[in-house]
Amino acid sequence: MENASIPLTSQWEIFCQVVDNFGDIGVCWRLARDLAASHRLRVRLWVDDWPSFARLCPPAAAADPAEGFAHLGVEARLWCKPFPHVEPADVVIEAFACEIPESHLQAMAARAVKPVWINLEYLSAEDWVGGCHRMASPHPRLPLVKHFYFPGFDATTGGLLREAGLLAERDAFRHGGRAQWLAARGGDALPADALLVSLFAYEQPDLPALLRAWERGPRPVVALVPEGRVLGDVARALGRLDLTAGDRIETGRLSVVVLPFSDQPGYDRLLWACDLNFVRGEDSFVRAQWAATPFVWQIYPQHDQDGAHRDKLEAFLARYTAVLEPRAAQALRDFWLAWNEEAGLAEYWPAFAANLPALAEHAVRWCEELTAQPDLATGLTKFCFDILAAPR
Ligand code: TRH
Repeated sequence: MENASIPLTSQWEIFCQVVDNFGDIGVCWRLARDLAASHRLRVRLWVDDWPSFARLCPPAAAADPAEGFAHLGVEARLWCKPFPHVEPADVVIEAFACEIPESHLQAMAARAVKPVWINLEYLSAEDWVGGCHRMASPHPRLPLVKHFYFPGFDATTGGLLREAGLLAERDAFRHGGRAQWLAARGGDALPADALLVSLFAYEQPDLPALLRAWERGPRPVVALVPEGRVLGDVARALGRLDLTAGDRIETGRLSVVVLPFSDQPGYDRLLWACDLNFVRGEDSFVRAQWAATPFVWQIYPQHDQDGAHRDKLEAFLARYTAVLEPRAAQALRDFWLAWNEEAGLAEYWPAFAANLPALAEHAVRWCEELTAQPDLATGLTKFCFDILAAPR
C-alpha cells in the first residue's frame, strides 16, 4: 500500500552479505523491491556476491558490478573492499546481523541527523521474538542506535513480506493463467488426477525412497524441480548422471520435469500452480504460505550443537498445527520431521498424502489469518519514519 505521507526523496539502503552462495539475498532483494514499489522509497541494495544476486535478478548479469545497476526502482551496488565513500542513507538496514563497514558507520555517525539503523533479523516462530522486536541497542563508541526488527507470525513482531496486490495476482493466475503456464511446461499432457508437486530443497539423501513411493503410489505425481541443490539427489534416485532444465523423466506413476531457475515472480507462479510445495530457508517458506496450499518446509541446515535449528522447526510446527485436526497435524508433523531428519520419507508419505485435502483447507485459513496482519515493509516503513520524525 502506498504511503502518501512519506517524502519521495527518502533514501534507504540495505546491506546484504550472501551466505552459502545464495541465501539471504532472496529476502533482501524482495524487501528492496517492495520498499521501492509499494512505499515509493529510493532504495540502494549492497550485495557482496554479484553472481548470486544475478541469479535472482538476471538483468544484473550483464551489468558492470563496479558501476552498479538500477532495476525495478532499486539501485544495486557491489559491496566491495575498500568500501566506497557514499553518503549514508536516511535509513540503513543491515540484514541478518551482517557488519556494516566501519568507514560507513563513521559516516553515519558524522551526519547531523543520524540515520535510522535497523538490524533485520531472521524469521522465527519462537515466542521470544516478540520480546526482542524493535529493541534498541546503542553503539558502544559512536552516537548511533541500532534497532532490531524481527519478522514473524503475530502482532508482536514485524510480520512477513507481502507485496501489495500479491494475493489478487495469485487468484487471477489460478483463474486465468495457470493452464497456459502449465501447458508451456508440458503440463497439458498430465493425468487429470495427478498431484502436482514443486521441489525446491537443499540436499535430501532420503529422496530415492520418496521417489520410489511416488513411482509406485496410487496417484500419479508430477514433480516440477527447479535447477538447484536437490537436483543431484533427484538425478541419482532416477539413475541419471545429471539432469538439466528441460529434462523430463517418466517412471511408473511419477513424472519429473526439470525447470530453469526463474526470477522471483516466476517462482511464485510455480508455487501457485502446484498442489504441494517443498520449500526451504526463509523466503520460499513464506511464499509457500501466501500460495495457501500444503507445503513442506526444510529448515536451513545449521548442524548446531544446541538444537537451535530444531527449536525453530518445532516452534513453527506448534503454531501452524495449533488449530489443525489432530490426525492431519500428526501426519504433517511426522512428514516434516522426516524431511528435515532425512529419514523415513517413504514411511510417512502415505498418511501425509491421505491428509492433503484437510491440509489444503488449513493452508487457506492460515493464509487468511496471516493476511490480517500488516506486511513487513509497511510496518518497517512506519517504524523508521516515526523515529525520523521524533525529536532527537
Ligand atoms: O536461499 P535459501 O536457502 O535462503 C536461506 C535462508 O534465507 C536462511 O535463513 C539463510 O540462513 C540461508 O539462506 C543461508 O532459501 P530461500 O530463503 O527460500 O531463498 C531462495 C530464493 O530463491 C527465494 O527468494 C525464491 C527464489 N527462487 C527464485 O527466484 N526462482 C526459483 O526458480 C527458485 C527455485 C527460487
